Amino acid sequence: MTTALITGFDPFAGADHNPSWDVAEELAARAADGHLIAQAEHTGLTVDVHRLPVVHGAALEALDAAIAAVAPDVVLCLGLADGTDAVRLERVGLNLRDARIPDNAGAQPVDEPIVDGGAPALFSTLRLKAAHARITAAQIPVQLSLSAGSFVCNEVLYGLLHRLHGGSAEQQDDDEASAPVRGGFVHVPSLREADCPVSLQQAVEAVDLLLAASLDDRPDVEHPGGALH
Ligand code: PCA
Repeated sequence: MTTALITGFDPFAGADHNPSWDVAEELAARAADGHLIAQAEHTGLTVDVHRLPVVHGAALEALDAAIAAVAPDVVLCLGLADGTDAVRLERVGLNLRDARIPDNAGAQPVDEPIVDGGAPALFSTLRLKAAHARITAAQIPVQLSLSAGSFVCNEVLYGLLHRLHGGSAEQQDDDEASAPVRGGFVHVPSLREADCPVSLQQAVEAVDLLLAASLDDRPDVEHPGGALH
């Protein structure tokens, strides 16, 4: 048995829904029917979805509880990046909280570490380049992204990698070969708006392809993915 933990977020900033949760729910529905691409490639895969609060600290506590309950083999966290026009495969979590807006509990931390004494940055351990190639081949708008921002999504990405990989950049390297649990983060665009170039179904397929790629034990593929910004 292989288990994937997928998280989405509550609505925030006055919105009435969060498309990251729509994607998580649709993935769970497809998984229940055995219809995921990842299930065709990795037999015995089940998907567990959890919704996280958009609250500093509480989001990571909810993620911890979900990891403890599910004991996943891979963790994929999803969030909304409003105003973007592609599925964004986040490469880096920063040890930084600098909130542009208050979270759903009214807190707005400025220039604080997420983990005192933690490494400044940690890298996603999903097979992002392999996934990027597959998602591009499926003609879904996708980008490798070097910043998940400095709000709750970045906090969940950094906190996840800290928990899975021991918290220092050096340990992360050491763990890479043996760590069975890959983890990372995907930002999706608004999805519902008429002018959004990515549909809900495309975002679901992109995350499905990322899951399929990341359940492969091999190291990520090495093709150029650098960006100017
Ligand atoms: N997006 C926010 C937090 C929750 C979400 O869906 C972010 O990008 O930090």
